[in-house]
Amino acid sequence: MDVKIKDIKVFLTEPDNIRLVTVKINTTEPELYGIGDATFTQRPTAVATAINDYLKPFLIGKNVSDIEDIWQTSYVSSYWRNGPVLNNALSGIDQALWDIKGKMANMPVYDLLGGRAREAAAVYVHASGSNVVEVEDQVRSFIEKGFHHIRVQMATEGLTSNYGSKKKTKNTPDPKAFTGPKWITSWIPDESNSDLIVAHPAGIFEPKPYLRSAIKLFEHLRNSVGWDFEMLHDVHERIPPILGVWFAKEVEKYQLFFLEDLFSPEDNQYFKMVRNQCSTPIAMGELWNNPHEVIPMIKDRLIDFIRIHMSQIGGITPAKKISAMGELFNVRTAWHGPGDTSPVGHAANLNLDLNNYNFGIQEYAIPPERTREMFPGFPEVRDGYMWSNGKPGLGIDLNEEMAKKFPFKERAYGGAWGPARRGDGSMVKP
Ligand code: GCO
Ligand code: MG
Repeated sequence: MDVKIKDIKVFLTEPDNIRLVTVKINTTEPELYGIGDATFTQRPTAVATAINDYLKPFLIGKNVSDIEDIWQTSYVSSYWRNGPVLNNALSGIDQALWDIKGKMANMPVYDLLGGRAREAAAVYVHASGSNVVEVEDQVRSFIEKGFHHIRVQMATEGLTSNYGSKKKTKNTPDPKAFTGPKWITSWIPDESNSDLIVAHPAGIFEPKPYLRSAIKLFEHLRNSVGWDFEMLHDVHERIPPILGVWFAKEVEKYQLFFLEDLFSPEDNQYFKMVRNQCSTPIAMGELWNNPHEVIPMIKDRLIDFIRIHMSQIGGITPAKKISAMGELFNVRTAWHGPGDTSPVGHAANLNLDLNNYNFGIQEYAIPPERTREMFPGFPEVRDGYMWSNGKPGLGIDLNEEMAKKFPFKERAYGGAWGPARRGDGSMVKP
């Protein structure tokens, strides 16, 4: 059937305080359309411009079936490439075309890729708190709900990706609270003083207190909750690399499922040191956009889990190639799946999770009700697993009318990544 791209629309919407970017491709076949995730929550309108001003005029009239050719020609259509904005724009197109192909074949995308290697995808959820007891309570509550993989974080600064949003949380740094250099050492929350503020209200982050508090958290959880749940932790970069090497060795005894983002992407070469010194499972990848960041990590087996944010790498087409390379080197997938992966992105993650033999785990940021309502078909999660609804394509849709009711809100600082600072005032690099 000769079906062509008739129109491309970008929906910028914020149902629950996180800015999402969704692409919709309408075709020359009435009622046949596809949707894709292009969410880069810190630069969403730049992604929309890349689509509306460049990819849309380039793609209108092309045959929807030729996903590979469309991906390759779009990828080089800017000549300079491999950046987060253009990759996210390309992902929205790519995922929408896979959605269309599945609808035309009357198959879910995982069947187009070769069918299922498993019934459902094990997920991990996020437990956090401002002291060890709060985190323990959340872990216990998730276990009662049937989850068995749980990421544990103490309220550390620098994880605030929603900087400047009106929705202030106790972790949203307030730069006005920064009152000059401070030497922070008393940062080890303990049961006796659970009201201790874990981090300075100005978003002060100091590596050593953070590392000590994380080790105290793991010790507490293994002693209180035990060993029957899989514990994950996200360092989120921010520490001097050699401390990451020390930390990975220090926590080996807690048998983490994985330790994530030990280093900033600029410090990838430090992973060699970790590999030579300990067996703590290593995860990295959400910040990678460029094949040159990914390939050495897989071919030298420097990581155990590839954490790529699928729209950040350009969509399903490149992600399936990366997961295939990972299988050859026994590196498993753990696609990035926080709140700023849209439900369409979660559906795309799931389709590869079901097909990839080397699936590791799927991150699952539990969507608030409004987000779930705006994207009908959000995959069901029960007993710690995410299940496909088996519908053709990605199996998810967008309620356009509802999306229009939740435009982006005003944000201070342009909705930038919130710069946590060291005690001396210097910026902490994620
Ligand atoms: C994760 C990530 C997120 C990022 C956020 C950035 O492991 O889920 O680290 O928490 O900080 O996606 O916008
Ligand atoms: Mg992370």
